[in-house]
Amino acid sequence: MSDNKSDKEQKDSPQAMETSGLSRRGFLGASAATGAALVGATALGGAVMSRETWAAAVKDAHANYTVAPGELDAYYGFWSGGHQGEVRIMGIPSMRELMRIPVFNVDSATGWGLTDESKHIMGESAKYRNGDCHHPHISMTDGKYDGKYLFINDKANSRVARIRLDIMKCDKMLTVPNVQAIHGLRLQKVPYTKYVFANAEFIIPHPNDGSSFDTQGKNGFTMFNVIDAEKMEVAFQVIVDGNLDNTDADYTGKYAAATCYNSEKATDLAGMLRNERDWVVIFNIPRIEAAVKAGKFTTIGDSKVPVVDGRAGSELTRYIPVPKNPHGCNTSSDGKYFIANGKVSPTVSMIEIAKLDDLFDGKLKDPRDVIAAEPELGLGPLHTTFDGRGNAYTTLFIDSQVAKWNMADAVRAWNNPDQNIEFIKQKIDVQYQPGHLHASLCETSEADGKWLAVLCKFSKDRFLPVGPLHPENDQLFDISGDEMKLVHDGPTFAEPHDCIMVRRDQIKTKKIWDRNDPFFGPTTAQAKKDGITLETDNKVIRDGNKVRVYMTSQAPMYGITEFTVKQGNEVTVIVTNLDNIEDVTHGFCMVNHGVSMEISPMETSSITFTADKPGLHWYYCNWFCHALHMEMVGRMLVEKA
Ligand code: K7E
Ligand code: CUA
Ligand code: CA
Repeated sequence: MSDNKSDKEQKDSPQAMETSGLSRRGFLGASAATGAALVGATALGGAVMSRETWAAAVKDAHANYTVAPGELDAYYGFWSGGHQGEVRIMGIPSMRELMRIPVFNVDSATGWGLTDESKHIMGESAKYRNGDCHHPHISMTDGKYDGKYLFINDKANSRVARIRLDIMKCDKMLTVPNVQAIHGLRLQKVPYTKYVFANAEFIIPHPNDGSSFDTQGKNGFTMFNVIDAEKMEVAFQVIVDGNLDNTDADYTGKYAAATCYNSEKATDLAGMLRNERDWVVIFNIPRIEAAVKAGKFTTIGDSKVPVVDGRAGSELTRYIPVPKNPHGCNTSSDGKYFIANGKVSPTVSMIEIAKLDDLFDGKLKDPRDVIAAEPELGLGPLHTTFDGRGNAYTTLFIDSQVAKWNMADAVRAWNNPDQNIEFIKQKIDVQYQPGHLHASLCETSEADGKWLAVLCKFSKDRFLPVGPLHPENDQLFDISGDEMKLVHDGPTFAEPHDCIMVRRDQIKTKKIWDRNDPFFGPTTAQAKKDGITLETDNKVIRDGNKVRVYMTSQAPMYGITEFTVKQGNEVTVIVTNLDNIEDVTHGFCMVNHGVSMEISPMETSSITFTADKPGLHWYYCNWFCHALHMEMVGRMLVEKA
């Protein structure tokens, strides 16, 4: 992986001229001696567009893309929060951050990870305080966003979570059994999102109980996980050869594909780079369903999940060799191709989905016969997106660029190598080292080619310095014309691997909670057992060592302003917010107890803690709700045991 173009070639390339001499040399592409020297000389290396020139160009662009104060954005963006563990809601094109949805993290403001409701949803895994989410994806019907759910993976603790988009809260969380590190995640597009496809990345021994640490042999494997999207249970698991990186599904509902960078089953870097080609695994979903239905499966350990064997030779899968350590896996929005992004190879591999039936039926003998083209795009291709007009856009990590290329031209060029057909339409510099990129609606049949978000892993010198830890840099491009135009860049905190954009009319949110919402269903059920009507009662229930304090809230008052418990009591405070008014959220914070939560209009929230300190303890409302918000307080009196 080296950028071995000479400086002359760099300056004379059409791309370099298009961008007025801004260096296209990435600072990580420094294996060339010149590259290393330039990195030492300036942050950017090479000829640098002055900050003033750059700022003038951006100012010009901004005039056309500003969302004025009070105006609403045209698209919602959902951004992964990476190892920060949350999902962020953005407005596009303003790139304003509208809200955060805590998922795999603990959130001080809303009480996610602290409240009884959130712990109930997180289940056993609530004990983990960290997460690492990468791939947010919205459920679909007939290949179009239906606005119902957003799903996201947690690589750190092998989980998949679901967010309800009517309330923008996580409502289900699943730990996938028998695997380590859920990474790639995509959804069935057609006929609807019945399944969530989730790749487990790392190869582990089975059983993984310390009896063997061998990952090379037959009992060392990882699995492709198919999750029932409605029940949020694993429907079945498929054993594969090698490991699994990213995945996507087709527009027929029949096939899913996944990239593998470790066909070597190696445990070290050199080993993982040994083969010139790794592969894409194609999963035949109807065949796998039929095998499970026919009882042709096993189970692992205590898990009841059906496990089928999809290793080489199986009728359930096909392995298509592609170069080398491929990363992103993207279905073109016209439904024609699975595209595997070469990463260590400068190419992407276009797999023709229409030929997969023949491959599975044995009519094609060589799995490489389904490769429609393998265009060379530049150094370090990671992910590809689509504008619905036949063009694809691929991030080039090492080149710090995005390549816009035409898919039909790439296929023609591949089939007519003598004709010198130009399929690359434009290359543009991005700052710096891009990972994912995403064009508006590109994962659906409605890809509209308006906006392109490019998520850069490094910001280096783009913003005021903030210490050794830098933010990432998200850049937004207008791609509606012939050329990509940068219209915005902005810092983001660790680390939006991936994002999606959806038209604002495709999302319908509630402004006030429904009193029957299942989000706080278990709390409502306990109240019923206690003979409590949540909307009216302010009452303390004593149940042995447990004390349940039911109170209402209405700005600027709690329904109970003083209650008494005994030292050592397990106290649950249940607050129901009777303010039936948009945006009047209350909080509940018990001082010196690590207790804090949100109660939005007509919501019930509860939190449980031990009253271990005798004495008087104030509680207060920590969401500003009223002119007399400071006065919205109460006291817990803890008597000595
Ligand atoms: Cu960072 Cu999709 Cu996890 Cu690529 S993944 S960059
Ligand atoms: Cu209620 Cu602040
Ligand atoms: Ca490899």
